[in-house]
Amino acid sequence: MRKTLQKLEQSTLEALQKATTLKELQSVYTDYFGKKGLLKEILSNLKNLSPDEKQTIGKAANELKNQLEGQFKNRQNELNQENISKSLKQEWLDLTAPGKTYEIGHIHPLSQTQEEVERIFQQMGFSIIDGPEIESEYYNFEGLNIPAHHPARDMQDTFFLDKKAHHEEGRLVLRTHTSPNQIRAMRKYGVPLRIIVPGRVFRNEATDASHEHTFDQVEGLLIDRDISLAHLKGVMTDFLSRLFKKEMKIRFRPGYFPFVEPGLELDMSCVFCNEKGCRVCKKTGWIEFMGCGMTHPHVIRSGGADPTQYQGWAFGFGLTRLVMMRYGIDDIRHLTSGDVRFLEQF
Ligand code: FA5
Repeated sequence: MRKTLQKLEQSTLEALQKATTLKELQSVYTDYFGKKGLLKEILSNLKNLSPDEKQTIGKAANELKNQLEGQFKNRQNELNQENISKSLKQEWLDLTAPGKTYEIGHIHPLSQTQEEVERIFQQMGFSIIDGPEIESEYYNFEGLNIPAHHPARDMQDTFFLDKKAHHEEGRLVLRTHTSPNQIRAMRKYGVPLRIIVPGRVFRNEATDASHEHTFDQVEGLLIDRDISLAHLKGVMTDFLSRLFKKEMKIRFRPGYFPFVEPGLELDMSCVFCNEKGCRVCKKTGWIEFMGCGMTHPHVIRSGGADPTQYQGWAFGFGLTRLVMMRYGIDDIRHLTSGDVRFLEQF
């Protein structure tokens, strides 16, 4: 009987160690400790022993029972612990790990440059104003000294709308330049005046690498007493030097625009070769930048001011072309293509 007890101890301990899950442990319990388990069976056999044996063997059997039940509890605790650390490992969360990065958009190169242009002119005391993209023929042409049938209208092929404008201002047009805001601003704010007007303009043009039907311009207008081209030279030299972060030079050439007299083209020194001559400036050292000139008395009158008291100058440059030059973009159509691969470079 003692031998049986020893065997039982050994096999129970082995079975407990072999059980690697709580489920397996439960079946060990049933096999050894349960109602029909081996331990019960051996204990029930005690009744067949002599009273002496009953006492000694019975005591040993009970001790073994308690000891094995203790071992069972230990193994149960062990497996419970293992289970907890296993699930902790599975559910582990690294709070210091970097989060998921989501692609966020960024400012379009055209808007980036527009913001810089606005900031520089604002620092020089210019106000930034806005105007309608659908204009009347009057503001786009007549008010600016470009009457109907004037050859200058051919310079800006126009999209006309079917509707007429209010107050005998002719047909409605998609503005071909930002210049109508010279008159609008003078009428709205009076003179003296210092403004720039960035905005989108439209021309009925076939597109190519340097021409779009929709592009952006920046208009400038300064009206005051005793204003000369020297002021324009100073403002533009300062503006371009701040924009390109280097000392820039400018030069004037004669140009024709009906709303300025004299009319001029402004060239800037080539930013790429410092006037030595390169591919961008076509070996001239100068880059054509904008149209400008002294505001025509007709325009000052259209704006409701007296040209004998006030004079000033206006300019208009292509913001889209400026962006192309700044970033070395070889085709204007990239800027409105919406191609993210292109935009991600800026
Ligand atoms: C004008 O539009 C005048 N309103 C500028 C002006 C204002 C002159 C005030 C005098 C006083 P022009 O047509 O040259 O001028 O256009 C001005 C600039 O717009 C050009 O120098 C060029 O940079 C840009 N531009 C003209 N046509 C296109 C086009 N199809 N695509 C992209 N940029 C263009």
